Amino acid sequence: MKFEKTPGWLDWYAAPSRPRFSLPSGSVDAHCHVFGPGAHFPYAPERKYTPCDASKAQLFALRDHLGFARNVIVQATCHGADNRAMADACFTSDGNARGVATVRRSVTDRELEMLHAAGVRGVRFNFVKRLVDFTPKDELMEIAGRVRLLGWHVVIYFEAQDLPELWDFFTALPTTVVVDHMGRPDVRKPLDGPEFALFLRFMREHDNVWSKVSCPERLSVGGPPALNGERAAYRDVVPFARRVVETFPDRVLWGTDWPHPNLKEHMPDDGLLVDFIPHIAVTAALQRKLLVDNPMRLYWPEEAGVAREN
Ligand code: 0GY
Repeated sequence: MKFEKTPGWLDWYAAPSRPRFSLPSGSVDAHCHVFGPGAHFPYAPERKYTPCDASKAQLFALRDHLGFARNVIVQATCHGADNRAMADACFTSDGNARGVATVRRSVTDRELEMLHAAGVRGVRFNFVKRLVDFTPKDELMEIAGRVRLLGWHVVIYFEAQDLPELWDFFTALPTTVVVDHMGRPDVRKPLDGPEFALFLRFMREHDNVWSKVSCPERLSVGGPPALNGERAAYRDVVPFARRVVETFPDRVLWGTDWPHPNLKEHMPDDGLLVDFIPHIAVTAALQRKLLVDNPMRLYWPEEAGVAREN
């Protein structure tokens, strides 16, 4: 099947630079996607955008180029609840990729077991209105209860202004809960202002809540790298991410977000994104937790030598 990209769609950066920051051995890119290819894994009829293809082979080549050892592949909304592209990538990764799926209430226990066998360890609940249609909270809570029995966690994606309304639902979830991109703070607002304080309170009062300190390119209002100077991009996001890393060093993850869906103005150089890491995790100990210890504990607990947390 042939798919036409959404008008204005930016393709991923074809020739990323090699990072100057040398990733610790065993680092995990804990937030990335595969798109199709549409000819093999058609995009979902209910999708809100049609991306360019971004295959598992291209993802694994990027992993090697940047110096990562492993990936966590998060189901993208353009594939709806059809997890085949993501599950295939995990299943064929030689154990080097885990996945986060999207499922509906109708998913069978057998399907969940097959996803587990492929490498899936979580489900994603998306509350970003431009990306998904509404799903009733009782359906999501039922799914959370079922996947908890498999030792999976729940990934939540929402925007900062929606946290008050979603608070009761999020704090009732019975699993480890991983927030995408720090709950998308508005970095024009003060670091110590009420909006980000609520997010920090969410993490402080609930020790099952983790955060990805990812997507500076999505959160930054400082403009593309060329305006900020070579390799000094996205600095307006640094104080927010650094605060989360230093306050909750054992509950943070980092990912490239390749192939960067829905960016309208510029497509980041993934090598430059890796060079952002030492600005938000400023010691070798923090870098190791962020990139190795934490993702291993959540996605490869059998290798990290720890008991499941759910
Ligand atoms: C991200 C962010 C976005 C998209 C998706 O699944 C998706 O379509 O997550 C976005 O548009 O903000 O994490 O990839």
